[in-house]
Amino acid sequence: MAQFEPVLTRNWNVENGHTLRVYEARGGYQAARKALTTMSPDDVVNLVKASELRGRGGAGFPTGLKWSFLPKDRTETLMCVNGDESEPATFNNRLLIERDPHQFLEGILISCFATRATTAYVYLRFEYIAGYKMMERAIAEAEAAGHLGRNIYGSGFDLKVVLHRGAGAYICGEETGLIESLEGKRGWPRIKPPFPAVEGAFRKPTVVNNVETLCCVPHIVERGADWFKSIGTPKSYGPKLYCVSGHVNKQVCVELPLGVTTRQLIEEHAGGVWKGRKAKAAVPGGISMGLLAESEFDVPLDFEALRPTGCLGLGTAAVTVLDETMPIIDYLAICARFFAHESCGQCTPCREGTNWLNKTIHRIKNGGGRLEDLDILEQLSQNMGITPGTTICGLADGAAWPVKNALAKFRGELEEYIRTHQNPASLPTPLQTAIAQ
Ligand code: L3W
Ligand code: SF4
Repeated sequence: MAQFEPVLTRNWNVENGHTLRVYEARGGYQAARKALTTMSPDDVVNLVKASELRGRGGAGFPTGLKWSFLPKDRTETLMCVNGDESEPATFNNRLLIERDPHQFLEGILISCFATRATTAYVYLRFEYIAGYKMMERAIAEAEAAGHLGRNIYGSGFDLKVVLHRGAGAYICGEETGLIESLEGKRGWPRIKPPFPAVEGAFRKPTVVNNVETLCCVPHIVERGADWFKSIGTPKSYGPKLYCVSGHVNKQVCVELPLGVTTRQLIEEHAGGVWKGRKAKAAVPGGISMGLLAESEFDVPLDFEALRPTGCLGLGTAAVTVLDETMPIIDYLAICARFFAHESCGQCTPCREGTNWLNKTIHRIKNGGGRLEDLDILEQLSQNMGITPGTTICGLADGAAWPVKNALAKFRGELEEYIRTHQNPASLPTPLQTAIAQ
């Protein structure tokens, strides 16, 4: 395979690479100029379709296909950029925004031209203060230079980019929760259909894309669909930013072809497992995706290959490594507390299920576990998320998946933990036992 040349991160280590002056000097906004002055919106949609670019935010949905769901007879289109990056251990969007805001803006510009959106709302995670300031500056620079605003490059196309900050809720990263929040309401996900492409923000046809997805678009316009498809694995094309964290020597965010393995990430990019230990497991792409056992570390991290391992998918490609000393119950306790806190509470299986998972897992961790609790966890995770259609959004699935994978891959360890960690003060009361039965 030819030597991989990073494109999404190519300006990260260039002095003042975040400024318009340096971005333009390195070829920036040439793809936008090409798209707006020599291509039609449909040409761009067809090019992105041909590249088979898939969404980088979690679901891996084909981007060009999503754009083509917009009604043909629409009179107005909105773009919402999902920068509410909140999946634990995920920080690729933050770095893309902070280190190369003009690449991001160029991606927004071309994608809005393609979909005929004249307003783009960039919904940024509240905690991304540096990214917010960087974007404010970049938007002002781009407006002053004519990359945003009215009649861009004399093409007749107008675009306004509006920054909107979230308030710290994970669920606002779900596209319809994001839209509700943008409209000034509580960030409660909506029932789909209608999908945002048909009825989204302010009831108008709306394109919702992730930051990294949009950052790929200028490179596809510049280099073509065949170039994009020459990178990666079948059905998972292009470059991808992988975050690696947890029990490794060096926490990194690295751009690689889609399909690198967990073992390659740990050994070639993250300096190996810390303290000279061995790895026990890893999260493949955000905690919602489940858990890989060490024996599965050679499976390609792409949109297709993870399914047979029982994991939900690639997710955000944020890999978290657990070393051999980390009890799986401790990992489950961290996940369960997170999801119980972040459930928006609209759907009973999610609201009650995340809470029940959290209480049961913490009781086991604190020495009050019984072997039959593992069967209860199994049934619970089956009912709350893994059975399709029981909840409005995917959070319940995400909460259930680490539990399902841990039971399938580490049941022996969990049983051993229950047998060897018994603390009478933590055992359930007779009333709790009766309710659970
Ligand atoms: C029109 C149809 N549009 C599907 C669109 C839909 C959405 C996209 C994918 O994400 C993932 C989860 C975790 N007409 C359509 C249609 N669409 N059918 O395609 O839809 P879907 O339902 O497959 O997924 P989703 O609900 O958008 C769920 C991930 O998100 N997640 C974590 C996210 C965290 C981050 C982060 O921190 N960066 O993203 C939590 O659930 O991977 O698989 O646009 O409208 N017939
Ligand atoms: Fe809210 Fe959970 Fe229902 Fe999603 S699944 S809408 S987070 S209660």
